[in-house]
Amino acid sequence: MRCVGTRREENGAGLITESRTTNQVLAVVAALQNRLNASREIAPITLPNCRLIKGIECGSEDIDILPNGLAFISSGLKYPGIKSFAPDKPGEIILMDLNEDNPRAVELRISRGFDLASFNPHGISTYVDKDDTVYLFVVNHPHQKSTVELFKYVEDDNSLVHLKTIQHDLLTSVNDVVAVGPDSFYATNDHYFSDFILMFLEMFLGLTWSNVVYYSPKEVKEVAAGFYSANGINISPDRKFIYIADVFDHNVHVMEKHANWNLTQVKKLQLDTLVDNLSVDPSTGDIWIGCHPNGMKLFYYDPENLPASEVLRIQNILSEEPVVTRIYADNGSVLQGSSVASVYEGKLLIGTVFHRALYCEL
Ligand SMILES: *[C@@H]1O[C@H](CO)[C@@H](O)[C@H](O)[C@H]1NC(C)=O
Ligand SMILES: CC(=O)N[C@H]1CO[C@H](CO)[C@@H](O)[C@@H]1O
Repeated sequence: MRCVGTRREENGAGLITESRTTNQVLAVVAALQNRLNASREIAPITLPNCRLIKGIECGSEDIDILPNGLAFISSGLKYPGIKSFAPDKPGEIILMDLNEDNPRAVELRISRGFDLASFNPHGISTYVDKDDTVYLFVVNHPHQKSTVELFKYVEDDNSLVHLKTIQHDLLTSVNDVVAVGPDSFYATNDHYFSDFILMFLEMFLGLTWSNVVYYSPKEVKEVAAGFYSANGINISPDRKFIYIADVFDHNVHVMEKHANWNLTQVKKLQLDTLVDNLSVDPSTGDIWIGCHPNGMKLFYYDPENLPASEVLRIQNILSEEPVVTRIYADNGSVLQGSSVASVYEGKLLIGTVFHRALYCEL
């Protein structure tokens, strides 16, 4: 792309063009600042019984809790343009048993034959099969690529057995997955481009080229498109609806799932924050979201001006008047850059992109 706005032509017409392109650039920048919610500051909301989780220092991008209270946490994501406190350490999957009085974070062992050195986990999703086998789907970015890794969780020795690596031309820049079978899932591509410079341009220009893809061994297809940046994805307890968070459009899309796995939009709920990962309370159907109140602070990390955290709960999203409640908010002094919030029987886990994780009793 030509460097607009700095090119000086010798004639008068050129100067007019220049000021017009300058205005266009300013308009693009203003739109970008809106998408990043760059001016938003937040008032804190504290919860009485919270503590930081020991052993999670470098992010907990995604959390998925099984119906029996075992929480899987992906940690250690390294992503172009996003801060990391542990640039040289491979990522890991952490397990917490929320039934314990004082749940501890334990790193899961991963079976041999899987390249641990380049493990860079992002979104995760679990699937419990009819025979009670627990499958864990993990979005991975080894060497800046996108793959989905399928593991089997073996409870007896707290380990993950790697079953296969899924790669596909339609899975270009995967952020999150939601499993819908033992080897099928929906995935969000947060960008169209996977090259960092083009990805940045895509965000800068506000292109809506991000999409959602359905994957099964037999069929792979795009099922929704037109997002600024589709991030978190999850499914309603009755498995009829798929929820998709568009982080730069500040909204949650409710999509109906059809027998052929296609999705059609039912509604869109607008919020004033950058919505990252969505989790669904299996008992109530409430949606819990880890949000970035101000994306500018997240993308341009400044220790003097920390990225904040915010957790929202949405009740009755299908009704005429869904209820949105701010459950937790912090200016970054405790928790920076919350990306996910997940509940299990009165316990709340809040994860972050590159910082720590918080455990609260509600
Ligand atoms: C952040 O919030 C804490 C308490 O909630 C407060 O003590 C601190 O001054 C705030 N920091 C900034 C930079 O506003
Ligand atoms: C906490 C939580 O549930 N996070 C969700 C993030 O996205 C993945 C994939 O959709 C879900 O499985 C997780 O549940």
